[in-house]
Amino acid sequence: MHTFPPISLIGAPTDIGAGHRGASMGPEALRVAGLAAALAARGLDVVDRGNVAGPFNPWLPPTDGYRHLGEVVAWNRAVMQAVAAELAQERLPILLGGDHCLAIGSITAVARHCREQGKHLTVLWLDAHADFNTSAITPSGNIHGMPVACLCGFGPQELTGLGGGAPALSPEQIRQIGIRSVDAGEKKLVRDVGLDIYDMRYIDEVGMKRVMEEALLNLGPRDHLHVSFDVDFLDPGIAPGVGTTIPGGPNYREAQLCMEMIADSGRLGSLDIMELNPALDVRNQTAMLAVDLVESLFGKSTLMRD
Ligand code: 6HN
Ligand code: MN
Ligand code: MN
Ligand code: MN
Repeated sequence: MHTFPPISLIGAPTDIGAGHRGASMGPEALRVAGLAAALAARGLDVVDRGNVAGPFNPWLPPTDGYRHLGEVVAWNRAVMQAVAAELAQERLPILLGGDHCLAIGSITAVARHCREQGKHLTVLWLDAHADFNTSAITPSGNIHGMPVACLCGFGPQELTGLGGGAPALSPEQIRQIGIRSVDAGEKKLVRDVGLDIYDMRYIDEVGMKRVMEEALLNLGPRDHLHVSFDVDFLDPGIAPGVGTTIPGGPNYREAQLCMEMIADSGRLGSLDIMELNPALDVRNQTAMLAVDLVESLFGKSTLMRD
């Protein structure tokens, strides 16, 4: 069993980058589902920092290929600062989304922290979607479909340069798991940049165990693992509370194994829990499932293993 640093929960209650309203209620639903108490019950030191603030969602059509770019930038600045403040105290930040555009702020802060500390950052992106659209190819203008591209330098300068310098990531640092919905232009772009994608077909063919062994290969003590968990990664049959359900995701045991193997790596350094949409959920079941999976991510396991 690995030990974990003290944990800080940071809520970002907005759906500013999404195509459906409601992810703004995600942080509260995760709190109601008992996230802090579940982690504390594992003996972890957990502090809830409350929510960061940002502009209201004006719910406008896209301008120049983006919806709400100014508001998305404002929210991401706030998230970046809040995450950076926790990392600076050697705490493990958990961002409670909020839609997935906020991973730009979160991962920009993590990347800067890793550079300063001489650590190597690897991002595990658990999602049904590749989130690698740009303003030229997006079918929607919704920036939650663009965060991975922005983090790699493909996007508006306000987001690609959020940390004040070069893009936060290079594509080799990212491993995407669970992917099963990629738009036509996006497909070409992820191939061109050589993104490491473990899609659902590959998971079907070789199984989640081998996928995670490959995704977690060669992580050493200088590695910082950031997990960006889009709840739509999960099969909609067990996780209906998201805006963009795509059939054919990991089932309960596959998702648990994925989380358990990340825990076993001992390298988890930061986490996003994104896209939970309580307006579409049924009796908070998706929030409760997310809490259950996050317990596994922090080392809870069945039988005699923990
Ligand atoms: N997410 N690829 C679609 C788009 O509009 O760009 C869906 C994106 C979903 C993003 O779930 O984080
Ligand atoms: Mn650190
Ligand atoms: Mn998604
Ligand atoms: Mn996503």
